[in-house]
Parts: sequence; C-alpha cells; structure tokens
Amino acid sequence: MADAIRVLSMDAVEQAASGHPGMPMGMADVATVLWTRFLKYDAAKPDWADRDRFVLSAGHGSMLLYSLLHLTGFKGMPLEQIKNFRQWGSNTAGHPEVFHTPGVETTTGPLGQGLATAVGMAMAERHLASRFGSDLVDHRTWVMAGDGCLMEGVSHEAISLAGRLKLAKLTVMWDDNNVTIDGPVTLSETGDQIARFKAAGWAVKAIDGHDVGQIRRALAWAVKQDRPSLIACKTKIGKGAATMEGNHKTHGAALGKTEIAATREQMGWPQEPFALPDEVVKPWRAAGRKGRKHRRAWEARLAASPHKAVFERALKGDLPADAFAALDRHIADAVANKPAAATRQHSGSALDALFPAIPEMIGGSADLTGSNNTFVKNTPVFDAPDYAGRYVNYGVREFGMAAAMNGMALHGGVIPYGGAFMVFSDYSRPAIRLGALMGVRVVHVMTHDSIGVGEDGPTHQPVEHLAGLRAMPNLNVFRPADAVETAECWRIALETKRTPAFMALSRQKVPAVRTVAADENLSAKGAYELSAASGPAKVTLFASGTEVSIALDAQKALEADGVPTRVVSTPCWELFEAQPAKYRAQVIGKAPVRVAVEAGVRFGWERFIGEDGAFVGMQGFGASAPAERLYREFGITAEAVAAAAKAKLGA
Ligand SMILES: Cc1ncc(C[n+]2csc(CCOP(=O)(O)OP(=O)(O)O)c2C)c(N)n1
Ligand SMILES: [Mg+2]
Repeated sequence: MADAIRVLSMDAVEQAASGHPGMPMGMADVATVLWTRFLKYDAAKPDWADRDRFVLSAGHGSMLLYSLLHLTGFKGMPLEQIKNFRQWGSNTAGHPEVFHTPGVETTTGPLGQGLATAVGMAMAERHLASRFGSDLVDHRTWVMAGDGCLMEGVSHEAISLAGRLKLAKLTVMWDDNNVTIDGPVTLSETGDQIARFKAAGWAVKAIDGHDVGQIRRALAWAVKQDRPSLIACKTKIGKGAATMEGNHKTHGAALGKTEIAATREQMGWPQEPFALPDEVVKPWRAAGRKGRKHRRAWEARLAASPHKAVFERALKGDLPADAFAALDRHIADAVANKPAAATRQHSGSALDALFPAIPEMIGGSADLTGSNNTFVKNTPVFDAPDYAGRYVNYGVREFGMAAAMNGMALHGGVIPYGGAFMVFSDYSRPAIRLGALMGVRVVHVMTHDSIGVGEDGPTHQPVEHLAGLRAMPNLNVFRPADAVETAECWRIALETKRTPAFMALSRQKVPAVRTVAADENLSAKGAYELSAASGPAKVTLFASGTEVSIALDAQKALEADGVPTRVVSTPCWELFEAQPAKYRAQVIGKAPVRVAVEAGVRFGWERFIGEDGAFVGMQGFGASAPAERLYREFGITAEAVAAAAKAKLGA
C-alpha cells in the first residue's frame, strides 16, 4: 500500500516534470500506518467537524497528501487530478492549498509554518472540547514535518508554546532523513532535535520510519501521552528508488524514465504509469471508509445534543444574533461623549462590548497585554487542564502567535485575535501573508503604530509597515482615527469571514473626530468625507488614524484663510478599492489640490493624491523623544499640512 504512494508520486512528478518525489517516498510507510489505522476521517465527508486534522508541514511533499486523498477515495481527488499535478486549474497545486482541495487542512510550503499552524488547531480543539464536551469535540492533530520545518525559527516558538500548553493531542512525525536540498543535514545542523523537543516539554520517541511495527507502536504510544509528542522517524529520502534512495537529488526533481523503470522493476510493480492494481486500491478505499461509522455516531450525538444549534452556528463561523448590540451602544456613547484616548484604548473598549457577546472570540497577546489592550477583564486564561479560558498568553512569539491564530481559524469554531507591537508585525508577517492567502478570519491587533510611540525610539516605530501591509492581497489594513472608527473597524473585521484584519492602533491619545451620528458604518466604505468644505473645495486633505485630527486642524486653518477645504478619512484602503468607481471618484473629489498626511512613508498614497499631490509624513526612520516633539521635528503638523496645500495652490 505504501508503494502505491511511491509510484503515484514518482509518476505525477515525472509527468509534471516538476515536484518533489523524495519526501512522499520516504514517509510513505509512516503515512500508510497513520491513514489506515490511526487517523480519524471519512473520505466521503472531508469537512466533518470532529475529524482528526492532518497537516503536511513539509508542504513540498504535496504528492504524499494527494496520493493519500486519491487512494482513500476523496471525491475531489480522482486520478485525473493526480495526472494534472501542478497544472492550471487542477486540485493538485504545487504545494497543498486549503479551500482549494478538499482534505487539505491548511496551506503549507513555507517550512515550519504548518507545524506552527497545527498548534493553533490543537488549541482550538481543546477549547471547543471544553465548551461543547468531548461528545462533540474529541480529535487529534497530526503533523508531518521535515528537517527544514525544524530548522526554521518558527518551530521553536510553536514547540515551546505547545509544550507549555500541554497539547497532548498534537503529534509531530519528523521525517528524520538527514537530507535537505543542499545535501546532508550535517552541512548546517548538528543540534539534537529530540533533546530540543524534550526540553520544551514534549514526549519523544525515535523509530525506524520504514518498520511498520515500530510505526504502529509509536503512534499507539503517542495517543496515550499527557503532553504533545514527537516521533522521530528515521527514513531514507526517495525510499524504494532503484539507485537514488537516500540521495538528496530525489528531493525536488523528477527521477527520470530510467530510474522510474528500474524502481518499478525492483518493487515488483509492473503497471503502467498511474495504473493501480485492484488489490492495492481495495484496502486503501476501505481505509477511507473506516471512519464512516464514527462519523455517523457523532452525527447522532450532535442531533441529540442540546448544543446542536450553537455548535453548528459557531462551526459555520456565523456570529450570534445579538453580536453587535453592545457595540452599537458603545458607538452611540462615543458619538455623544467624544472620548479622547489612544485608539488602542478604544480598541479595548470595543472588545469590552464584543467579547461577552461573541463567545467564539479568543484573545491573546505576545507578552504585551497591558499595552495592546487585548485583555477583557475577568477573562479566564486558556490553559491546561480544562482549556475553557478565552485568553492566551502567547509569550514573546509574534510569528508563533500569528500562525497559531491561522490554525485556530482554520479549525473553526473560534475567532482568534492577538496583540503585538506593530513594528514587530515584521516578525509575524509570514503568517499574516499565509493567512491572507488562505483567507482566514484572524484579527491582528497591532498597537504603537507610528513615531507616536515616542521615547522607545526608531526600533519600535513603524514607518514602512502600512505601505507594505497595504500591498498584501486579501488583507484588510485598518487604521481607525477615534473611538467610533475603531468600533466600526472591529465590526467589519468580525463580519468578514475570508479576509484577515490588521488593526493599526495608536499608543498616543487622539481627539474624537466622529462627533455626528451616522446611519451606516462609514469605515466599511474604506474612505469617506469626514468634513465638508465651506464651498466648492480647493483642497482635499486625506489622512488615516492619528493624523485625521491633524488634517481637521489644517482644514480649520485653511478655511480661516479663505480656502475651502474638505477632509477625507481613509481607515481601510482595501475596502475603498472595492467601492463602485462613482463613489471613489466622489470621495477623491475634484479639488485642484490634494494633500495626504500620515505618519509613515508616502509609498502608495498616489492612490489618493495623484502623482502631483503633496504628502506630509516620514522619509526615514524615527527617533527617541516624546511623541509630540517627534511630530514637530519630523514636520507632521497641521501647519505643515496647511503650508503644503498653500504651496500647491500658489503653484
Ligand atoms: C521558509 C522556507 N524556506 C525555504 C524553502 C525552500 N525549501 C523547500 S524544501 C527545502 C528543504 C527542506 O528540507 P527537508 O525539510 O529536510 O525536506 P526533504 O528534503 O527531507 O524532503 C527548502 C529549503 C521553503 N519551502 N520554505
Ligand atoms: Mg530532510
């Protein structure tokens, strides 16, 4: 049965003249034991909520997963798809992609992240088991990781977090083949992986990854552990290849016609390419059906459960009916009382209104809880042994946190948000990107969003981050200006199922700018006219976040000098881009002079101000000083904005 994985992988890579046969061939034995004896799944129902999650962290081994999906009878993976490996429109993308291929649980390929994502899946499982009971939620998360996954730094964050949280239903099978692309692992690594996992609180075991008895005993051992488990599977890359077994050249290239023919011969596998003998297909299909009875029993339990309706709603990702009642009251209060505070504090207040109303929300922070305002008072912490808590102490692990949040969202039933300093979104960016690519609902609460950080200095002051993040497809970058916009942005973030949200929030206090009640969520338009000109506008000022109030002050000054000026707030460029052309043209307006102000770099602002507009912002890194002094020194002031407008008017 394992040889079926090997030949399919060889053949598909040969046909595509592209791909990675070595890993699937090396881990075929471990995969076969797992998928025929341990993994809980039903090939007929890939989205069964209580299935085990299988994560191929070594995503280059995609043919391993596609072979398994085909052999076990997943409908989305007929042989035609295997033959179209890596081709346009196929289900067999170069690396596995979630929501593209039924049976793929997460997108993998960026090494290490699959493992870190799986940690989040295991966290979500524990939480939901605690919320709904083990009758409805009781499954494991299985990860296959390679040497590359374990070399990547994010594996450290993932492993230590999982160890601390005692995620006993998480098992990593390490493809310990001593090979990476460039050659033997020892070219670049002499560490002791087993000792490393052990030090992080994992149960560890080393086996021969080609000995079926050892594999079976190790997997049986793993499910009995009271902590996460690592099985180091000593394997040969390209196992079974006639002359290339163990050779790093099998990692990422077709084996070639001669080698494949010799391998078939040696295996005693005379069939044509892609042809599978019935006696091999039958037991594989039977394995794919084995879970059906468990799935049906589970469905019966769900049907009889008092939790049925809520469980189904949560797993579908729908919000409770009254999710935003308290938030609406909070917005009305903010319009009336005009609170001046940092937008991170406004975010905390919005959370106070949202968190009790949406039980799926699970918060956390990378060790900056007090600064990020992510903690809602009296929330129990998520931790062993019962995991009912809804606040995660992620520790100083921005990347690990962001990847875990992706995994939680993919698992379903929870809506994760997590805080960090915005400048360190550089650390979590690979996971933000993967989340955007996958299309998951994750909220990155990123505070301290500019030189407004002040005294901590340029290491802590984002400058180019907004531009870089706005360039990322399918990420909503929100930079709200006050309490009302912050609440509006939170609402959009939670209502948007397939796009992650990035909240850029300030450390420093800002005045209220939305002081008139609106009958719609204006931030949902991405940009809108906040303050009209006294007559036909000569100047339009664009700003986001903390600079909106600067634009309003500049407007006052210009109007006092007889220059009709309007102000546009731009809390989310991506949503603005999605508006009808007519609306966009109207917001941009026809004023002859356009000026933007933002405490970041200009890159991208042409979208609003055109090539000949003026920009007031940052040109280099920040500095250490109180925030007000920095705004003055770097020339981000109402006077500078008014002067820039006048210079353009005069020109
Ligand atoms: C973050 C990241 N860096 C680099 C790569 C390119 N890459 C793909 S596989 C690989 C080597 C992986 O070695 P290992 O995990 O041991 O896989 P094996 O060769 O044993 O299949 C590299 C460098 C990647 N996919 N992701
Ligand atoms: Mg390897």
